[in-house]
Amino acid sequence: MKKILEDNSVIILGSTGSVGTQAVDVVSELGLKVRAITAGTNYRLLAEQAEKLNPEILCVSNKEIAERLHEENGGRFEIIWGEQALDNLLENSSADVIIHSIAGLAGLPAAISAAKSGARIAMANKEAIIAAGDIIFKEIKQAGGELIPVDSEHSAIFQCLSGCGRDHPQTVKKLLLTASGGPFVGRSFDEIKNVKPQEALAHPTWQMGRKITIDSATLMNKGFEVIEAVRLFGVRPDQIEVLIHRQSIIHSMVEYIDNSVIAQLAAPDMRSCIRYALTHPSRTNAEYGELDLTTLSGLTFERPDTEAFPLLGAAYQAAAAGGIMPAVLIAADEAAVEAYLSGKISFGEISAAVMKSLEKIENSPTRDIDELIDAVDRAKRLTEEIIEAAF
Ligand code: MN3
Repeated sequence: MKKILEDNSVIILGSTGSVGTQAVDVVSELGLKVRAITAGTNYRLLAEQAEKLNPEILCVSNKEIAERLHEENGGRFEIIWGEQALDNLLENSSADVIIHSIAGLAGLPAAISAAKSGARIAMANKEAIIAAGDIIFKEIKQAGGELIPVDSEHSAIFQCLSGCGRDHPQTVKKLLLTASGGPFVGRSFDEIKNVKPQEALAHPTWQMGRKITIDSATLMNKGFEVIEAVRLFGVRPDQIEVLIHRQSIIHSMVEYIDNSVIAQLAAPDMRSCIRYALTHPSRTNAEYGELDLTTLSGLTFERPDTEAFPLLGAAYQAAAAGGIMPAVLIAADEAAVEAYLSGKISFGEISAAVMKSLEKIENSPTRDIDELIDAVDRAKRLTEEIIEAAF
């Protein structure tokens, strides 16, 4: 276990995104030294963040953006661009912590490079874990690094496993994964099949990016988190129970074989999860997120409706199938959500398109990252074809 100290250096991947901007806040609150921050194309915000964090290096996706960034901040920082440069930076960097907050499957190559660096990875990218968890953990082990989850549920489980569950995994009976349920919880499939993107984008408790907000509305996100938990904590899919918990105060729980249940509670604020991933096993003073339990009228728990939200069931199937299927599920969902947001298909057709893709693709083991990326590309194309043909 590594101790994170003030003079430790940090790289923030995807610093201009939804989790990334919050990571920037936490890193500056903790006063950590910043080695590099990276973004895709949002060079203006990246330049602003550089003023605040004073990093050694800035990385963007291509040369044109790099030139604009150079103009924006007057050449005061070293600027690099492209996937190759990012991989080099990660693999050879002496950074102590890499906060991985690039969204989606696009973050897969960076996750592999971060794993090879031997740093602590504060992992906010669930797609890489789901698609390539076994490859990533092999690299981490080889390089002597570690991974601390940032996703709120997995951060909660990680904390609930402290003390007993991590050292004695055989004492863990179940992981109870909580879900806010999204904006459509309690409604039937027929009631929600035609909802418009603006309704689906209004999430009751969490402020997140567009893709993950739609995934929360379909419960696909919770399905992904089931697979993420399987990968992170080495449990079987049937040991994970999803509970709808509308208040989003209990972020998840661990049930042990003696039927004792340990829960982690906190105000829903990603900064707390990022902070814990940086300071674990210690804790630090936070100026926000204090929980006043007397203001809560109650904590409720319900079983999810898998008929209204069929993608949750699809995730359990993909988790049980293993191989490339979890990656295929993510790719198919990315294509279907994109089609929904651009008005090509209805809300109800997201799950139909994803499930049709899963049926049509033959499973195979994940041997290396190139095969995996190939499977992802095929699944994306197939889903796009299914959408063009059927909807
Ligand atoms: Mn989550």
